[in-house]
Amino acid sequence: MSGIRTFTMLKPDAVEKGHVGAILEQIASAGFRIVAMKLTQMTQTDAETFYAVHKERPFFGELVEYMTRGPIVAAILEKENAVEDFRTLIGATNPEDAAEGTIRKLYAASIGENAVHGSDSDENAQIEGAFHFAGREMF
Ligand code: DAT
Ligand code: MG
Repeated sequence: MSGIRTFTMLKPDAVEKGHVGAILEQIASAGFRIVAMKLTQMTQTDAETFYAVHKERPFFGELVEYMTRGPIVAAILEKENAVEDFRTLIGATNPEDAAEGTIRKLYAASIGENAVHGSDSDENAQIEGAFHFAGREMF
């Protein structure tokens, strides 16, 4: 059975360009409830740890630089079938491949700067949410 929570980050490019309000509106309209949310900035160590699965990839250095260059909005979201439905809402990793109307199609500049993160499994949603939030910050 699929879980009811996922984790997201509105990435530095989305915050820089002033897209936070519009993206949160789209997330709320899709039926997600906010369980936890904050504006924060990842340190180098945070980004290297969060994206450790990609550390051998050629884009890892750029990814860490991008994710640490300014504030992000981190959030835990709740809805039935949360992980899969949120991945559908954000669209493909590369905005060129993302479906019309998805958050990445609307707001992402490139595969490297793609506006938003969504967990890829229930297990990672739990790990990633706990990486950013203490229990008392979840409602
Ligand atoms: P997703 O964020 O859709 O889960 P991923 O987990 O494969 O995608 O990669 C994590 C992030 O790394 C992605 O959002 C942007 C960056 N990235 C992935 N593939 C890339 C590539 N080929 N070139 C540059 N950045 C890339
Ligand atoms: Mg991923």
